[in-house]
Amino acid sequence: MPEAIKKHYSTCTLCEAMCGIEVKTQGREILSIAGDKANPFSQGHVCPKAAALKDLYEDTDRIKLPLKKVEGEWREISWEDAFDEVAQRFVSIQDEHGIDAVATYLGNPNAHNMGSILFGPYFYRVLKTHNRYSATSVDQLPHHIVSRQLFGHQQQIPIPDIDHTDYFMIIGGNPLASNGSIMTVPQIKKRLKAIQQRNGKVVVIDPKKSETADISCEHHFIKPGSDVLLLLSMLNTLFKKGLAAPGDIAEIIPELDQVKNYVAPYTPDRVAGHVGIQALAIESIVDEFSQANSAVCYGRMGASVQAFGTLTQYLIMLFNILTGNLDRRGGMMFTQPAADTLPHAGRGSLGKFKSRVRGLPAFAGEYPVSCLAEEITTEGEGQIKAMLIGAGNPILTTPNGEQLDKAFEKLDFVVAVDFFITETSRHADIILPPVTALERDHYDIIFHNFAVRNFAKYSPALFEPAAEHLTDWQIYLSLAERIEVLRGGNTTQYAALWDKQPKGVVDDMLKAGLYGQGEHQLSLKKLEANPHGIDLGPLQPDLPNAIYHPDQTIHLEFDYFMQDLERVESHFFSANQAEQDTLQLIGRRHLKSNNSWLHNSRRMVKGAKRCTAQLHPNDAERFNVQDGQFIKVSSRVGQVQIEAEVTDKIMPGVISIPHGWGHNKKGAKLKVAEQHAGVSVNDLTDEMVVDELSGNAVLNGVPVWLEA
Ligand SMILES: Nc1nc2c(c(=O)[nH]1)N[C@H]1C(S)=C(S)[C@@H](COP(=O)(O)OP(=O)(O)OC[C@H]3O[C@@H](n4cnc5c(=O)[nH]c(N)nc54)[C@H](O)[C@@H]3O)O[C@H]1N2
Ligand SMILES: Nc1nc2c(c(=O)[nH]1)N[C@H]1C(S)=C(S)[C@@H](COP(=O)(O)OP(=O)(O)OC[C@H]3O[C@@H](n4cnc5c(=O)[nH]c(N)nc54)[C@H](O)[C@@H]3O)O[C@H]1N2
Ligand code: SF4
Ligand SMILES: [Mo]
Repeated sequence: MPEAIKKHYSTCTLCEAMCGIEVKTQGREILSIAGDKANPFSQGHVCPKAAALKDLYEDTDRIKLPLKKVEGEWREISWEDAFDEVAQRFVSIQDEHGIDAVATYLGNPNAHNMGSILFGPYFYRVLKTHNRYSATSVDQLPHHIVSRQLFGHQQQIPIPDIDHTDYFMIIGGNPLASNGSIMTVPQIKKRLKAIQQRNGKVVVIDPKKSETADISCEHHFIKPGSDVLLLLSMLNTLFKKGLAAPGDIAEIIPELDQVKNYVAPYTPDRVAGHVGIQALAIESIVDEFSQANSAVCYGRMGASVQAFGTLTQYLIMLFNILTGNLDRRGGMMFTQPAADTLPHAGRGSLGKFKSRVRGLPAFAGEYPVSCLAEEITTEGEGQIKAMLIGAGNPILTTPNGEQLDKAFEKLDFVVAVDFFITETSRHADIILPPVTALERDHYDIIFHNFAVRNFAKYSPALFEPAAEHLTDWQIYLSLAERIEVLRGGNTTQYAALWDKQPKGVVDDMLKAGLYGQGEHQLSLKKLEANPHGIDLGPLQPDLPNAIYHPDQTIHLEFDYFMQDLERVESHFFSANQAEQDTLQLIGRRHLKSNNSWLHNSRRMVKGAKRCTAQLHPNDAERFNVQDGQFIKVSSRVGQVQIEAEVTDKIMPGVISIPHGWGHNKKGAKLKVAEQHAGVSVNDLTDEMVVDELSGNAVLNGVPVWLEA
């Protein structure tokens, strides 16, 4: 008799939108994946990527058991042998070269993985290394620093109250492709349209007329990396026109009246030429923003991962504060999550350590990944000799990937926790493959915290795990326990952890959380009984309660942030700015990509070629380039050959290349991806140019040369 068909109400973990999905299975086969209409949060929405969860599960290139490289060949080994060897090698390398000789890099999918988030730290703690890196420093690091400074906690990041706002200003985000970031928002298109239906306005500031710009009311091209000037002039205008109206919040921001002095030099007239937006247009944005019943200014990737990303995010927050839109319905609001991680997470220490070679600041115990290669190749005490890469592909995703690729060859021992042999994990000596997303229990530890409605949902694994297949948390806990044993440490806690599992921790958090008592009585059991998830209502004003500083005030930390104005002055206004014949490189995302790793699904990569260099017709003419022609793009660090796509959606002077491609490295084993290889834009991005306040990478606004 064929096995019965079962329906599961699960969650897609591929991006931040947390869409509910209905998955039909028969035995261990996934039959279909569709949107879960009864999910109160996502209401049936899914994007084409949800189907890739099935492809991922079925992918014949996927590794299911540990692999060890022996004389250049991969051999399957047992989990026991793999764990023993990894633990022994890490410990002996640390004994010989010091604790920091073993480094870790954590990639983006960890943020979508309950087990890695809750149990990964046991491994990092026992490893004790300071050499920790992650995708944070090619992404949202500025947001964490701004929240740490202003509100006292790196994760206390307010998000746009999109469902109630009357004016949504998006700077450097393209949620129609990304489905939103640091704003967990399924059905973004519908919600942006709803703003316009209630006579509100959506305004996009972007060097590309993006998919989001296409459905907005107003779009302004901006020169890459000049957002800081736009924000300074918006604040300047606010004061000049007497429009600053922070309201009651001023009482808990002691230094707020001083902002005026810092922004005084930045009149719209002075910045307009550098920004590429006319002074009158800047003033009219400020007028309309101030007059709206509620408004929110939101900046994401394009605004964060550039030379002044941290200062830009800070000024965005100041603009929301000074227009009275922080902690207001329809403005930037804090969330009230059911399982609140903040009390359990570090608040984030800034600049306590500096990186060994270049002296870049550490934040929250991590160094910026832009300095990883030099920490591997520069000899001396603290040099990295071995690495563990968990759910990351830094060779394609971090600046000057080619240099990192070469640096990895110098390592004595590399471990990858990944289910593919990728451009990065091909360097591994041992690969430890976890199961894929739908095969593990899931509660979104991070993205519930950024959700546009308070909401809670738990998704158990689709199948009972087979004994020989492990999840990320089992891998990390196994390694931690073995290292502890080798170090003669205390292992008594482990039995309880194996027993409790990450879901047990979530249960504790739910019960101790805001909705654990009273009306909701939230617990894991209650969520299991409500498989579509439970809506907990719209975001609520939360100040001063949301502040983690003991004095319950918002700290503006001018000494830290505003010192960067000196760099702004010399960068934009110094006399010796030679006109260069370069284009400014920026990135982009496509709805059917996910950073570097959905390109092995045929249905995700089919269709028109995606890894192209988009440029404006004027630039095509200037450089004598035809649409579809191969061009050579070079930067200080490297060059790529890529097909040109001529389009007036791009601002003149700008060139856009998506990241995550370049699947033609010898040794990587991804059959479909290789056929659609493309090139890696991060062979052009420069590891030596960082946002100096934070050390965050500069992936947008990279000067490049073009040849036909
Ligand atoms: N030029 C440029 N570069 C960029 C960006 C850009 O906009 N422009 N964006 C940056 C951003 S925002 C980010 S977040 C980074 C991402 O950079 P990374 O995190 O380094 O890269 P990913 O492509 O997300 O790699 C994910 C890897 O994890 C594996 N994986 C997937 N799911 C799991 C899992 O559940 N467990 C384990 N163990 N492994 C898993 C996949 O097989 C893949 O190899 O890229 C950054 N790089
Ligand atoms: N389909 C899909 N979804 C994803 C991902 C994916 O790879 N594919 N990745 C996920 C991840 S890890 C993240 S972090 C999020 C990111 O999500 P978003 O922050 O929405 O990022 P992008 O879609 O890259 O949009 C960035 C926009 O910034 C613009 N831009 C570039 N430089 C500048 C600049 O200097 N100033 C301004 N104002 N704009 C600029 C670009 O043209 C682009 O339109 O997406 C997530 N969702
Ligand atoms: S929008 Fe994001 S969470 Fe929703 S189906 Fe697409 S990838 Fe999955
Ligand atoms: Mo990201």
